[in-house]
Amino acid sequence: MALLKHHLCAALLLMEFVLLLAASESSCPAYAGVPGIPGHNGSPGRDGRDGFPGPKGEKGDPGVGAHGPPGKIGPVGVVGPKGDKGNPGLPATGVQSALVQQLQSDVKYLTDRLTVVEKVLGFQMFRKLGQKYYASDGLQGTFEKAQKFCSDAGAKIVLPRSEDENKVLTSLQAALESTYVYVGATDRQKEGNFVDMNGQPLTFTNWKENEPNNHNGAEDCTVIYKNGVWNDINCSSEWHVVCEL
Ligand code: MMA
Ligand code: CA
Repeated sequence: MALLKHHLCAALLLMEFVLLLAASESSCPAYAGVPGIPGHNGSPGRDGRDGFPGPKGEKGDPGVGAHGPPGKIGPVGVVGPKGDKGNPGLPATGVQSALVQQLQSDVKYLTDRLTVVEKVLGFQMFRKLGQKYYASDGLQGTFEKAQKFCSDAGAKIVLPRSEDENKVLTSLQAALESTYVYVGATDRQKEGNFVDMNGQPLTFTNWKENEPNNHNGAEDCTVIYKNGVWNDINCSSEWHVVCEL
């Protein structure tokens, strides 16, 4: 039916075309035809092209990263400037001055005593009486050697100044199993006049009976026998050395 309708329309259009052509070539008055039937809608057109790009989107939110570990501690700073000088101290009171002087005196006494004790500890054996020490390393030698040994040890050759000191020396002498020990007394400057190593007169002696006798005219030094009595003797014989501090 639709196909018939189509052919019919096409025939009508062809007839109208022929009539119009004939009219245009002739001198006949124009003939107004009957209006045709409206045509059908055409088929849909092709799809349109893509539209223009839309506007730019909004900026995104900042990302969230994890915290890294803390960095190492920085280097030590430079030393600061020196502080200001302190204020002067208050003047000492009389009591304070006296106390300081007393302390200084005590420190000196203790320091001196410690020096002596430390020297004594350097010897093999010793005896103590009051403030005095008698010490020996068991050495035997001439009078000159005895003097030098004691001097090198920061001491002096022994010289008893009292009966008690004489007894202490004989005690040490017994420990040394010694016959004679040199003591610091000579009459080198004046025969028969025994003095100490400072040239001072002796304040204590314990000569054996009939001594000093300057035997053979050659006895200017002094020894103490193991029972504690003294004898003058030559200075070149070798006897035990005892020092005092
Ligand atoms: C020794 C000698 C002297 C001392 C007499 C005592 C022989 O010499 O030790 O110094 O005086 O003995 O007899
Ligand atoms: Ca003698």
